[in-house]
Parts: sequence; structure tokens; C-alpha cells
Amino acid sequence: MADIQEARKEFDRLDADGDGFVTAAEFKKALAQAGDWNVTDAVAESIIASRDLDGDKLLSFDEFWAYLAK
Ligand SMILES: [Ca+2]
Ligand SMILES: [Ca+2]
Repeated sequence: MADIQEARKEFDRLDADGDGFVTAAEFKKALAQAGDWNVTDAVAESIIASRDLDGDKLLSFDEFWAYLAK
């Protein structure tokens, strides 16, 4: 069901500085831009942490994709 090209587009949108990793701050900003202002730093961090497979506090595309493809 998940499409890797769509996932890549979504990931690039989240990754504001284009370094290939989404931080909690970038994630929070992206959600705020999408109109969801209820996401606090703590919520963003816990969402990232729940998808972060290697524990570096950053969401790589592989981790994002693994989450979507589940
Ligand atoms: Ca980034
Ligand atoms: Ca990671």
C-alpha cells in the first residue's frame, strides 16, 4: 500500500534542511505547517523515538519507510 516515491516526497518535506535525517524539531515544524499546532517538543520527540530503530534520535529515510511499510 505504501509507495516509496510518495514516501520519499513526504520524507523530503519533513527534512527541512535536507541532510537526510528528520529531527524532532523538523517533525514538529512540519506538523505545525500542516496545521497541527498541538504537537509539542515532547510529543514530536516521542513520535520520532517510536520510529527510531537505531536510537540516534533522528529519523532516517529507511526508518521512515520501515514505519510506513509495516
Ligand atoms: Ca534534517
Ligand atoms: Ca535513527
